[in-house]
Amino acid sequence: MVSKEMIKKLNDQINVEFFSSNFYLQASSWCKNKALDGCTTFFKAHATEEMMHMQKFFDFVNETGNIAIIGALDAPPTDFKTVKDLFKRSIEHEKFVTSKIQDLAVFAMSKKDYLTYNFLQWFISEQLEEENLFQSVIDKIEMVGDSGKNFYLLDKEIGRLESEGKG
Ligand code: OFO
Repeated sequence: MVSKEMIKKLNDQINVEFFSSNFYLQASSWCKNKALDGCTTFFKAHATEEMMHMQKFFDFVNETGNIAIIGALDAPPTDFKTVKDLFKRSIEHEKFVTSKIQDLAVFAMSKKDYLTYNFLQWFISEQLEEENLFQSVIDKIEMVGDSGKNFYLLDKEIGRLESEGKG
């Protein structure tokens, strides 16, 4: 049986994943407004992926016989200095999410809650993938810059990351 304390933490994570989705959806609008079509595609697809993360937590809480609670959501940021700033804030957010997932796993293990611990394994791998994805974009931006003709080409490449299944 999953404890009420664990359910409360899982419900908090539902909220975090929802915020992640809103953060990236909002970011996609900022990109669209700057005519960065590739980044728009990237962030919009990533917002959908975060909704899928939220659903996984939501369904798991339900499957344990508890009620999933979404709660009040903070508004995501609406403005960014540059594209590089946007990707840096994104990876900072992902690192925050990784720390939340790790805290959940540590708590589950401390309570000998192997069901939840097992459920969290997928997210532990997923966070590594996501941090690597954002870091790879930041590395490329550092090579070519985040404006002008070079970035025009990189923007197209960033947009393709999703269709190639790397997003
Ligand atoms: Fe970006 O992995 Fe969920 O939040």
